[in-house]
Amino acid sequence: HRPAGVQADVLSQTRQRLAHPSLYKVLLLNDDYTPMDFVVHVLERHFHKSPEQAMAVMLQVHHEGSAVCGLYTREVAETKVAQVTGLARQKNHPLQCTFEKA
Ligand code: NFA
Repeated sequence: HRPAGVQADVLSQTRQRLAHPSLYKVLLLNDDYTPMDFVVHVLERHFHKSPEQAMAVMLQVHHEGSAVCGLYTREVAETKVAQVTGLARQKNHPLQCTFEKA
């Protein structure tokens, strides 16, 4: 048998409400050397953008200096930054990818 309050909480589902995890913005920063088609590729493959969305975000970075690529939990954001930075460095591009709390 459960105490009455616990029974009521189970029935109404008022206990055990987990806080939402904090979200982080993953950003790309502009530079003078990374090819535009590489940035579009990164946005399509790593941030699941359509070709049109990827072009728009790439141009926003190019013209405004930075843009948000996506919102993720901390661990996923860290992984995106590591994967994109790794790919850019493999190809000798200086592309900068960072994350910050939303
Ligand atoms: N500014 C780069 C160029 O003219 C393109 C670029 C866009 C780089 C977005 C980094 C991020 N080749």
